[in-house]
Amino acid sequence: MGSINGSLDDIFRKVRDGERLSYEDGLRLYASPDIHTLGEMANYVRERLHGRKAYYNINRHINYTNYCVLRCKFCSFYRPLPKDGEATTSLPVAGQKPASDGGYDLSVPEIVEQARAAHAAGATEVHIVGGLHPRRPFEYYLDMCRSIREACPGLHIKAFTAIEIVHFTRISRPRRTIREVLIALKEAGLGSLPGGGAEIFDDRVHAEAFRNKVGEAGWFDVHREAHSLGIFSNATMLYGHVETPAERIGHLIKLRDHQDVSLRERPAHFNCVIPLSFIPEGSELAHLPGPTGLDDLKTLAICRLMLDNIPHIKAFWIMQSPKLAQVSLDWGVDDLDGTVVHYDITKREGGGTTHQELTVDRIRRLIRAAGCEPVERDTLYRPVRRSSATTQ
Ligand code: V47
Repeated sequence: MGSINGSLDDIFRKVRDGERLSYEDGLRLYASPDIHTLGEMANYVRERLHGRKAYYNINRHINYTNYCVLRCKFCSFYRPLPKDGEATTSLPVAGQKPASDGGYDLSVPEIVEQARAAHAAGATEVHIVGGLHPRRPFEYYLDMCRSIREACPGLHIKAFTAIEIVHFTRISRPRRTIREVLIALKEAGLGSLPGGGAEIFDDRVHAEAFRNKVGEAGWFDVHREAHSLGIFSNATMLYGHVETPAERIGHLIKLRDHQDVSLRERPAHFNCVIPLSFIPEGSELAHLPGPTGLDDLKTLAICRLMLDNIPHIKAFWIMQSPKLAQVSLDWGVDDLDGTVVHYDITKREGGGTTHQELTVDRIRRLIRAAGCEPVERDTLYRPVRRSSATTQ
């Protein structure tokens, strides 16, 4: 136990000795007002793993539809598909007229066009996720992967959260298992799975904020199968809504336990954890204040300290903001995601539009000004070598 005055000395000793932190340690880290020691400990671990390297990638996020059968309270992205079949396909980009209900549903050629533009601009990855569309058949998703692979060989396709994968098992005809869906997608060109849809692994929070969504068991089933098929993946934690610090720590320990088994028994594992700072605007939980900057920093640092078996902690600048993401490079974070370009799930950085982009120059400047060395990586964290620094 720590000393009576709440000192974190005993936890710092464990951190220095490379000893795993317990659930109680995690709770004490959240409760402690000593944010400087917390940051110092997280930075100690970050530097032990990565020195002063800070990773980013040149990527493009593609959100293929916002029509969704779910109504998660924290989500401002989804639109219900009109019953009368009036839904229109439209691109969610400047200059294009959206459907009257704000919904859109991209065709495969439209998606390929975005991937092609990204590839031509130097992207090494497309990150593709969307709502659970009630009518699109599984073949649409296979066609999407195949067509991107054909048009842009070498471009890594990181696509579909665990929730989408479970949806595909339900819509495929004949119905496929999670494993069969993943095998088919991998054959079509899928490279890895993003970490979305995890939210908070806790029954109370699940019932309150995203009741009809696939829960913890389904999310882990997908990542277990992916890892056993050699498909690497990421994991997220959506924090700052209806959950408590104890529920966050519970979530992290479940991820850590899963990773222990994947590292021991499977050919792939989680590469990275992305703590997602809840953005209330436009959601059913808009009355909540959302996390403060210090809550963001504490959570990023605690993720670094609790997740001793997961190599990378990413601050997704779209959610923590570029400035705070930069500061977090001293608080356990070693990755800032990437150039992104368009992002539709939350729109704070785009001033209400989907255009949310950091150029390579800006990312590298943020990293350098934080006293770190910028390293362009690919999806699997291999350094990307270019003849000259790519600018956009
Ligand atoms: O699954 C939804 C979350 C996720 C809100 O794997 C919200 O490298 C905040 O998973 N406020 C999608 N978050 C984003 C995601 C992600 C992002 C960057 C990199 C990676 C990766 C994964 O965003 C959703 C959901 O958990 N989300 N609504 C909101 N209002």
